[in-house]
Amino acid sequence: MNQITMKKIFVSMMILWMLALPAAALAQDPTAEPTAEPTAEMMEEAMPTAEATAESEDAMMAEDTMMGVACDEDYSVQADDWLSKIADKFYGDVLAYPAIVDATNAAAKSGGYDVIDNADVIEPGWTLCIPTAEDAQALLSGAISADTAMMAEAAPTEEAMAEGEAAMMEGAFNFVLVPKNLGNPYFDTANAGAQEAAAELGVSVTYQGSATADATEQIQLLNSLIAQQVDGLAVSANDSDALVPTGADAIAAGIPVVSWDAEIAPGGRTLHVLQAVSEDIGRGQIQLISDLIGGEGQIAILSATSTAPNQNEWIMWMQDELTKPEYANIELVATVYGDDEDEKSYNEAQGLMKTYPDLKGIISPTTVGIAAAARAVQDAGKVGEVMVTGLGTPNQMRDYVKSGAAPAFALWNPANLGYLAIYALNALASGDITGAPGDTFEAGKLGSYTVDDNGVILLGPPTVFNADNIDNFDF
Ligand code: RAM
Repeated sequence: MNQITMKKIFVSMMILWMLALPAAALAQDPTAEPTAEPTAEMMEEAMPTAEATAESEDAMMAEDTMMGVACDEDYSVQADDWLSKIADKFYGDVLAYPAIVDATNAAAKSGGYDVIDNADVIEPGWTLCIPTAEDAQALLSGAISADTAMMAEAAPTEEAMAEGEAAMMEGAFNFVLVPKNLGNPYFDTANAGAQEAAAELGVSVTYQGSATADATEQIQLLNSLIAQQVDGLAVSANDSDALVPTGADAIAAGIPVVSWDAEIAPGGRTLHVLQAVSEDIGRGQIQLISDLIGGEGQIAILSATSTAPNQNEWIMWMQDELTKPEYANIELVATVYGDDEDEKSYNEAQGLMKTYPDLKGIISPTTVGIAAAARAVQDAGKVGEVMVTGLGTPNQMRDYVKSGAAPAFALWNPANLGYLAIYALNALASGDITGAPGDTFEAGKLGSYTVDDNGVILLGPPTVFNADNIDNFDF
């Protein structure tokens, strides 16, 4: 049995062990559903050989001798804490939390600290070991052995071994849903759909991302998830090409990668789950703004980040649509980027209105941008003068539809997108499909889907929301 398989067994053990713990008060993903208890037959089927067990003990003893991280400070977990927030507090880096996990688990061996079985789950009152920034860096870089404490602390009791064995049963996968950034209601809704799929499939899905929509941070996170040997990654990409090498690494390590919402280019993902035909989304945005401004005047686009694959493709189709004769009197004067941050988007919208006093419309094909732009128009007292449209969530846009700042906009159902991404990932991880064109799989309540020639699965057409229908939607 090789090293990777060994790790896999212990990661699986830890997942099941963690699930057996009492309901945790706090998690990065508060909506995560626990996996169903395995049956006795399933556990028996997944039983590792005596050889595997002996090898695993050796491996753990070897790891055990590599410990020795000093705690620079003790930290008592507060009610609204999660690990990446604590890592941010001590190291100014949300992705440094594995160092705290490792140090705490190592320290727990001598008592006085709590054991972190799952980095998503910590409870108020727990004592954590905070290493110096230098030690944290050494742990993260592997100089001190990144997995040391986790592996040692997982020293199996018979009960834990049985749970670990059970974790190897088919279906008990540990998937990770990675948004472009955290704190965006669009992605939170996608996560709710992903959790629904997880509960139906009996798998676990954790929701992990960085605070900003940044490709470098996303790559760091993905590398750490690959090192943890998770069973599958579902990623909304901050950069289509930059993520290819990382996605390819995951695939080479046997971890299927599904991009969803924003695509990783072929080569870096096994499948892409597309929300709606990009050409239709892009052309539809121009049709919406044209209707709102009576077919003439200056318009601007307020996008997400300049590298966002989905927004860039939609913008390309918007520009193409604008070349049609019926839009001859519409002039696109600027494209600006709010980076899917509310304040930056608001400031950019204000800047557009200042720079272009005759501006008639703003298209913001991002749920963060459109809400910020509508608010900026309202605050500037320009409702009716500058029309906003784009892609938004009904709950964020309801007031602006009613005030007239953004009378109509579009979107698909993000919950269904997250749900479909997890069904696709599960079909890949369980070997039901390989991701080849023509592969077909069932996605629960959404029915059957087929992989197209480009390795893409299409969710369906978007909905246009306006004053007539917006109250029928709640997301
Ligand atoms: C934002 C994100 C996301 C996009 C939606 C429309 O939430 O940029 O990727 O699909 O807007």
